[in-house]
This record gives sequence, structure tokens and C-alpha cells, in this order.
Amino acid sequence: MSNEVLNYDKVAEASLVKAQRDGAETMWDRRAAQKTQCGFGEAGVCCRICAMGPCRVSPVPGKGAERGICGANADTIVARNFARMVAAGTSAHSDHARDIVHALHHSKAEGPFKVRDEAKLRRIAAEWEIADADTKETYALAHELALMALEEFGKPFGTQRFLKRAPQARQDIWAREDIAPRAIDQEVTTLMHSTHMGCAADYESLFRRGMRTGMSDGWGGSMIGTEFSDILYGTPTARASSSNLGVIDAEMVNILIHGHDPNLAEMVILAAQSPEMVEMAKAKGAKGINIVGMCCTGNEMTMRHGIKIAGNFYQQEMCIITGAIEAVVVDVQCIFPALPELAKTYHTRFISTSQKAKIAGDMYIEFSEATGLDNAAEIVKLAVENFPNRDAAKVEIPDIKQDTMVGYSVETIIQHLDAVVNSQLEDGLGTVKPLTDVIYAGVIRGAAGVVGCNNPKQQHDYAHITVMEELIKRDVICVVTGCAAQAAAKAGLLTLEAKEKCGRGLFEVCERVNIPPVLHMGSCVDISRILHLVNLCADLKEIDPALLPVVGIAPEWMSEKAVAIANYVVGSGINTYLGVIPQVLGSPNFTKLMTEDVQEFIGAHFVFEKDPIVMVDKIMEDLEAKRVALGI
Ligand code: XCC
Ligand code: SF4
Repeated sequence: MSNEVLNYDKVAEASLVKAQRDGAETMWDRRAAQKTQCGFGEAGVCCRICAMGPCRVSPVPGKGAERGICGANADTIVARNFARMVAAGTSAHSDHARDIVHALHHSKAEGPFKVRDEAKLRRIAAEWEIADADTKETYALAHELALMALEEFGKPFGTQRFLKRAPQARQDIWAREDIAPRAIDQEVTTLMHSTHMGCAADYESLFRRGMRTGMSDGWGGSMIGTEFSDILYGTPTARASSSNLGVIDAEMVNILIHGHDPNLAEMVILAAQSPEMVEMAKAKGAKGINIVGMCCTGNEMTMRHGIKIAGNFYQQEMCIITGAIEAVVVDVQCIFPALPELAKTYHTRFISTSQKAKIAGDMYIEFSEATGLDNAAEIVKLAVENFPNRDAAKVEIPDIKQDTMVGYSVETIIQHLDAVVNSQLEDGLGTVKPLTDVIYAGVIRGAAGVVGCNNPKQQHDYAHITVMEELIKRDVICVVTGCAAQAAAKAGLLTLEAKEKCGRGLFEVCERVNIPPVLHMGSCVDISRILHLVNLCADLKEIDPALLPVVGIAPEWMSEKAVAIANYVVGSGINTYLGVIPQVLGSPNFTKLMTEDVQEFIGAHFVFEKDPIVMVDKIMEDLEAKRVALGI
């Protein structure tokens, strides 16, 4: 185990000491076993796209081999590797969205998959120009809309429907630069084709095709994932929850749900609420059933039900190490393949549920839209029956938890803003006008979307928290999703009291609007909520979003999904700051394209900065320059 301070919150230390005592291996042991990471891979110059390879070209230009066997140089290899990350990330978010839409297509009034936000169903149906969107029978409309959404994945012609949410100025740039995304599957497929051996070699072309694919995530898959989840499970509203490992309850049957897709989580919540299950838990000696969440599915559950957040990405092993989890239930994405083995050190059952993410080692219960509630009931029953197998001597739950506020969807934010629309701000009810007003007035200097994962290249949560605390101190409001949001929750930044950490302007806004300075907007597909919010602001001002003082930040990202996200955020005109350097430095040309040249044609660029304090300085300069340019 590494002896450096691993974790910003103190929970890890005790956890890792316990892991060692229990003989459990963790990511830290495996990280140490990796020793120094491969310099070629780190620079992005290793290619294994064809079987003549693997070829690696010099990560330092001018030294060693400059071309692979086929003649691909560092620019091509880096660009192809990067593009493939975008394709994989886009496919993950979008395939998740497809499952949600399938569930809507299965929906019926008697449930369990049913329309819970009918207003949103009708709103989106109208937005997509379905005739009689306000009068059609609910389920006829839901099924029609679901079919239309499924066509967004494979339609032969046209671009993504949600693009129209952007101001005209931005849509014009997308058309001019040919990055308006077409069908999602087409973008992913065509990018995989382009990066096949002997296909695209021009790094700029690859970058542009990658950006268009990323755009099909943000304005396609992710946005569909968010909006259709809201239709099925309800649009999130502000509510209280609690976070960190201390939410695991020694006296209850603890079920950890980890992954991404709300379909599974919602069904498990429903199943666990049934009186028979609760009775069964009591009969086994437990006080009840405690569902806790992790990663994005944790965000989905907390913002719709207030389900407690056990932790973020890094804490998946720590949860099991508490010895108090009866079942870890997973669907897709961000699940360590190490978990089933770790679970065996304890009594914990590890249950994977998706064909797309079958993880061998313990148990597989396939979840489908047709049998969802039955599958969930089987899972809950298994967990309950496992309670008596718990070894009390191995139970140690860190006594750390933090109250938190979650659930700030765009709709909820607008509702809060409405509360302050008064004589000074007479028009603007039901809009983001009060928000743009305080930004334009300079009361707050700008807004930042802080998102993404954990990565051992950064101290756990330290970069997230440092960036957020420094920004709110400087009157920049933060909106957060994913594991960044959970870092904020654990650090107490998602509370009304956190306004004490703000500059004067943001303090006053928080007080008047009655919101935390850091707003939990959901899971990573919900970055589409942030996109929507920014575009509503830009639309109100009738400007390109690229002109607004807003930034995107991923201080500790690690996943391919994050690369897809960064591409659509930059593609949407928002400068994006990455605290972990992507594997592209082996091509100075490609690096320059990302960090400088793209600005000329898209109006935004990437910034790589590992030091969170330096990053915040750069961000403030960026925001202030935008303000000057806007004359505000
Ligand atoms: Fe995964 Fe979405 Fe990253 Fe967290 S933030 S580690 S992708 S759970 Ni999306
Ligand atoms: Fe080597 Fe070219 Fe094949 Fe890549 S595509 S492995 S560089 S020969």
C-alpha cells in the first residue's frame, strides 16, 4: 500500500489499514505493482490497431523511431487513440440512454416502468414536433416519443434533434465546421472506421470527427438519457441526503448499488420498499433495508429519492471493506473487476446484472425491462438472506458522514430563481434571467461545471474540493455532477451553510435564492443539464454560449466517457480544464490543436493543468477576459 496521503477526506486511512488487516487487496496495492507507468502509453504514441504492430514511436520528437510499420507518425497515432476514447465514451453514455428509452417504450400505467413526469413527456414531445403533444393519450405518446428517440441512434438522415436547444449562433458554427452530430450509432461507427488501420491519417480531421462524435453524446445520448430518465422516474427536485461511508448502517441490511443506469436502481428501490421484504429483513435480525449508492447510479438515486451516497469512484472497495455490505449490485460502467474477489474476503455478495457488464466471480442475475421488478426482488431477497452471514468481527464502518443537498435539475434551479423574481427583476419568471442578471451585474463572476471521476494521479478528491472552494471564494458559482458532485457532498459544499466559504457576491445570491454555492445537478449523463442551462442563458442574451463567462472542469477525470464529455463541452463553446493530462503529449501538433488552434474554429479550447490552484488562477483570468469582451 502506498504510504502517501491518499485521500482528502480521512475515511481512507482507516479503511486501508483495515484492508491490510483483513488481507484484502486494494487499488493501491495494484497501483504499486504497476510501478512506473509506460511512457509510450502515457504520451499516446503506442499503436496496436493492427497486427503488424504493436508499434511505438518516440514520445519525444526527434529521438528514436518516428513512424510505425505502416508509416503512421506520432500525430496520427495520438489522434487515433484519442478518437477511439471519444467513440468508447460516447457509446457508453448513449447505450445507457438507449436502455432508458427502451424502458419508456415498455412503460404502462400499471408500472413498474411508468410515466412519472407527464409534463416533461408532453414538453419534449412538443419540442420534437409530435402532433397533439398536449392531448394524446399518455402512453400512446410515451411510446411514440420513445420510438423517435430510438431513431436518434440510427436514423439515416439528419442531425440530433436536441441541437435546436442551442442559440442560432452556435448552431451556425456547428454547421460551418461540420460537427453537428448525425445519428449516434453512425458517429461512433464512422469514427471506429476512420481509426481503422490504413484509414484517416490526418490528425486534424481525426480530431474534428472525434468532436462530432462527442457532440452526439452530449446533445444526443446523454441528453436523451437525462430527459427520458426524468420522464420515467421524475425530474429531480431539491432534497436532503447524506454522504460518505458512515451512511452504511451496521444494524440494517445494506445494499450498495453501483453503476449508472437508473432502471436497475429504481426497481431495487421499489422491491426493497415492499412490506414483505422489510418483514423478512426484520425476521433475519436487521432493523430494515438500507440502500446506499455509489458513482452515477448513486447520484441518480439520491436526487430522486434522497438515497444516501456511500461514496465516489475510489470508495467502491472501501464500502466492501466495512464488512457490512450484504450485496453489491452493479449494472454498467466504472465497476472495478476486482470487486467480486474482494467481496469474497467478506460475506458480501457481488451481483452483476447486465449482459454489457458481466463480471465473473460471484453471481449474475440478468436485469431486463420486461422482468425488471422480479429481477430486483430476487436481488433484494438475496441480500436479506445474506444478513445473518455477516461476521461481526469484521465490521468496521468509519463514523464519517456529511449532510448534503442534492437534486438541482434545471427545472428546480429555475423554480428557486422564481422565488427572487420581484419588482427589481419584474420579468423573467420561469426563466434563467435572474441568473444571467447576477452574472452580468458582476455579483457573481461566472459559473463553472465541475465534473468527472477520481484518478490516482490526483490525491483523492483534493483537486475537486480545492477547485470548488477556490472558485466559490472568488464568487464563481459551481454546478457539479458525477463523482465530483460526491466529493463536494462529502466535503460539505452542497449545504446552505457552505455559503460561509463564498465571496460576498455569491454569499448574497445563495442567501437570497436559498441554494448552496455548489449545486448537485446529477450523474454524468446529466452534464446535459448543465449544457441546457448554459444554453438557456445564452439564448436569453441571444449570444453564442462561447461568449459567456462559464467553464467546464474535470479535475480528476479518468474514463473514456470523460473524454467524450470534454469534446462536446469544447464543441459547445465552453473552455474545458483538465486536471489529468490526456494521453496526447507525444504529438505536439495534436496538443497544440486541442489547447490552441481549436479556439479559432470552435470558439473554445482545452486547458491542461494538474495543479488545482494554478488551474483556478487560469480560470479566473479566462472568466474575467470573457467579461471584458462582453463589456460587463
Ligand atoms: Fe465513473 Fe459516472 Fe467518472 Fe464517476 S464520474 S468515475 S465516469 S461514475 Ni462520471
Ligand atoms: Fe503499427 Fe501502423 Fe499497425 Fe499501428 S496501424 S500497429 S502504427 S503498423
